[in-house]
Amino acid sequence: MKKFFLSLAAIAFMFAACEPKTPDNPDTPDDPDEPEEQVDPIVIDGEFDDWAKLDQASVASAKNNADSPWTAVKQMRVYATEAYVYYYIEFDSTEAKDQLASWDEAHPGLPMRININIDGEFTSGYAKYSLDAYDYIIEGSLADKGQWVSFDGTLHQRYDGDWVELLKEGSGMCVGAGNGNKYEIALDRQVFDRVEKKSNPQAIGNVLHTGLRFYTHDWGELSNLPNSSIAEGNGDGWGHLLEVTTVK
Ligand SMILES: [Ca+2]
Ligand SMILES: [Ca+2]
Repeated sequence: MKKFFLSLAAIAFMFAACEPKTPDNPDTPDDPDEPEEQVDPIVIDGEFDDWAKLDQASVASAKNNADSPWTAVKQMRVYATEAYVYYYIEFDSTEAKDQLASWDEAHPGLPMRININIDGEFTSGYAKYSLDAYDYIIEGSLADKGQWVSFDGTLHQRYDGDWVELLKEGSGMCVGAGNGNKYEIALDRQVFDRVEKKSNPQAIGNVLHTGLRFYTHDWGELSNLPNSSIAEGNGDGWGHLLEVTTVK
């Protein structure tokens, strides 16, 4: 019986030792040698209240221009930290349902491209589907057989007049989650930056430029953001890429 009581005491001691460090628990002060814990401001979970909590002055956003040829996607927002570039995408509710439902066996996905200009200059790269040139695309799918799935696309660089594949789909550079008519993505900058590029710079800059292109399940043009009103010489309503400054 004595042994039994001793065991209980030992267990009680272990529980006490494992108590979390909280302000209500002053006996376990923070260890000054521990690195400061980084808290990600956006969690990729298909819940979007975290976006409302950001300092909105640091969120770059674009709404669909009503005079553009596009209607399927209502807005995009981008927020960049030193660790991640986050994307928020909001579809028109009816379009989201229709696009998710319209897959077939040959085309079970819902393709999307992230376009990125990493170096702040627009003199090189690819300009066809934006008013600015971009250096990289990440091409992947938001959905599979009618359900939102995690976007983790293929990375291509525009180099010497061609798209060169640098990283295969599913390499862990991006993670995404959708819910209803909304979708969020985190692009891991470390993964992007350490991929060997065809030219310098190798890393995403403090200021980056980005846009999105959307397709139907069988690769029809569905929308793009940012977009603009149709004008002479811009019949497709292409817009300028969003400028995003990294929050430090
Ligand atoms: Ca979230
Ligand atoms: Ca560039």
